[in-house]
Amino acid sequence: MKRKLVIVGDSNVGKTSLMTVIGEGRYPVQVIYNGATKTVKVNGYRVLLDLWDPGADGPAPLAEINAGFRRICYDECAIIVVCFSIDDPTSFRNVREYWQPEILHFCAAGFTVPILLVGCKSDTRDAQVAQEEYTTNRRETISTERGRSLAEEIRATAYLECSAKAGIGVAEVVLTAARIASSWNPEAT
Ligand SMILES: Nc1nc2c(ncn2[C@@H]2O[C@H](COP(=O)(O)OP(=O)(O)O)[C@@H](O)[C@H]2O)c(=O)[nH]1
Ligand SMILES: [Mg+2]
Repeated sequence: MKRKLVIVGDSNVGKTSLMTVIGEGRYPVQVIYNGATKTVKVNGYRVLLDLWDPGADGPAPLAEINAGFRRICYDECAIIVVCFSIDDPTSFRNVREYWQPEILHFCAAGFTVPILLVGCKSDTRDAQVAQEEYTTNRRETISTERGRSLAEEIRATAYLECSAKAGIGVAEVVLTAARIASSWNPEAT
């Protein structure tokens, strides 16, 4: 079965990097992402994930420029991967303030399409801890607990963390996305 996956979230949170690691197995990435597919086995069935990375992200003013394109991208998707970066509190806040409202507004089946919330750049949390041993200069990172509670709040099906850079947690993102997408039928809405 073929299932469309759309990835959204603020600019610079690591969406294109994650999609490229998933689709092409390499990091870092080109600036322009050309789209790819990824086949995953779920319960013995092959699920072909069609990866859509609308890019040129939000929030305003960049988001508005590309909003028309994203509206098309949401069409018939079986899963929306909403991303923030663990080292970027603004991107975390914008999941609730920008991306969830956009999905409900733009995506025809927005109330029912499953969401996978992903905290990207999980490696930055360890880097932060390491750095704090040498400096009092503290930058806020988002804890796993806060990620989980945001996922609950926006009714995401699951919350995962990963690092495209370190290659940690990426396989689980793909598997979970495929599992969730395979059990959701876009034609049924
Ligand atoms: N530390 C770290 N940096 C990352 C990771 N993924 C992406 N980046 C960096 O974050 C920046 C934005 O990445 P990109 O994939 O273009 O983000 P996008 O705008 O959301 O598509 C780039 O400089 C990447 O090298 C990650 O897992 N860890
Ligand atoms: Mg991008």
